[in-house]
Amino acid sequence: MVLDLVSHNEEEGKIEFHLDSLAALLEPHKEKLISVISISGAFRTGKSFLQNWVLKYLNCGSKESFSEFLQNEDNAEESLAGFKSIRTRDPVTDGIDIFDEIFEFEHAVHGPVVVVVLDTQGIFSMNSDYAESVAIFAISLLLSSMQLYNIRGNMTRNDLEHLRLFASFGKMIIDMNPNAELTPFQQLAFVIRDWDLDDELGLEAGTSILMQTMEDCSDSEEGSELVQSIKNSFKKLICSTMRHPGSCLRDEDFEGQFGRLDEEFRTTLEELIPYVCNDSTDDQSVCPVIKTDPLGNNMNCEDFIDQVEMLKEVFESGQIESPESLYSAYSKVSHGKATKRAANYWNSKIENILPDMPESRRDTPRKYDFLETDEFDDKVKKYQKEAWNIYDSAPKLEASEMEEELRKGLEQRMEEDIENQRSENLNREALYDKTWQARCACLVATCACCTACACK
Ligand SMILES: Nc1nc2c(ncn2[C@@H]2O[C@H](COP(=O)(O)OP(=O)(O)O)[C@@H](O)[C@H]2O)c(=O)[nH]1
Ligand SMILES: [Mg+2]
Repeated sequence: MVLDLVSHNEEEGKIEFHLDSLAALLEPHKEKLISVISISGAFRTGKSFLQNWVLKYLNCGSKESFSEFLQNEDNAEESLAGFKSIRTRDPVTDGIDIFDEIFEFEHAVHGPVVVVVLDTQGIFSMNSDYAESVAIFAISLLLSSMQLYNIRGNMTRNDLEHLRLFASFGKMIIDMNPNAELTPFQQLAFVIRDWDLDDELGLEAGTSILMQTMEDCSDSEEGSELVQSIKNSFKKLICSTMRHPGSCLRDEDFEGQFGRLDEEFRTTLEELIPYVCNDSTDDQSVCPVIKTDPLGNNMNCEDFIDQVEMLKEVFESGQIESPESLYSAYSKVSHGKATKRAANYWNSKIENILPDMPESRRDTPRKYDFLETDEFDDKVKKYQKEAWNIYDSAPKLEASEMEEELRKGLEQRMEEDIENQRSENLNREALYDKTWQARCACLVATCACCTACACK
């Protein structure tokens, strides 16, 4: 089954997000790290078909099992399942879909990882809305740790042009954070389908075409800047060439049975899919690449939902095409996380700064139920210092104006908490003094009385 992440609202004539289905899907896995494999590209170019091979691999669980599956002739007539991929001129995928099954992997270093697979509608084609294409591409790319970009026939500089938004956004992240050595985006794999211009197939051939296209594009200052920013912004850029799958696509009963695919297509499929589903940057792992934020921190499912929410807001404000707005939204998230961490520490300390006092002593506190002013002030100072340390050392995207505002907010909250606790402390002390005086008076009176009696 497939769930909507983004779909068209026909009545209002715009696309909209569905966060509930994503949140429900990820709810049992909130704390686990996440990996997201998505695909973009032109209409009717076999995107959903390719994603179904990704699903097949994830079901097999490893490169070896996937290979075994493809080598075993008993499976040759098995239908391929997953996203809808049929032979028709009309678009089939609407917006962005999520496959409703989560795949669980164990990363050798980072532990449990859940893998989510997305599929998107066609973009940047003759009759597609340009702004909508930019939005769908941006959402797909910014949400994925591995992005496939499907092209038919040949790669041109136009395909690189579509990366302009990310090149600008990526450059902005790098330029604004010069001390952080960031590579903001993760893996991008171009897939040139129906390649027929020579007999060089697969990842090596495709990647050299990609390098060549980049070189051709660098012949002007503007093109060269674009290429440089693309190279600097992605951790990994690769490309694969694939043949047309064969005449089987025209069979009435074709449902992806691999035994019917042309040999050359199968060979490249057997190379590409395990590559896409394995983080080859870490040779210990047998797990798809983990999603990180632009600062390079691994993201768990909860962080991912926050990021989708943030993109939804940017999209709804009509600003998704603006690198500045994207930057501001991302830095807000990173500052928000730093503030939350500092606030969590602060709350846990300030709420417990006064000694535990049972309800029964509420009106008659003892000396050990409150702190001397010096002790109170020292503790507050220590906690404040540590909270600011946590805030300052948390990785954040540079944003000085926002930082000033957030700092003020946190400072104000701290002051309010300190005042509340101080007045509770003083209350206890005052009550203690009062009841102490009363007790003394009573004692004196008793003594006086006894003395008087003794005198008699
Ligand atoms: N020409 C071509 N067609 C393909 C390829 N892979 C799948 N198809 C067929 O193209 C049609 C559309 O596939 P689909 O996966 O729905 O494409 P999408 O619209 O890009 O998601 C189906 O009939 C597929 O069988 C390919 O590599 N080349
Ligand atoms: Mg599709």
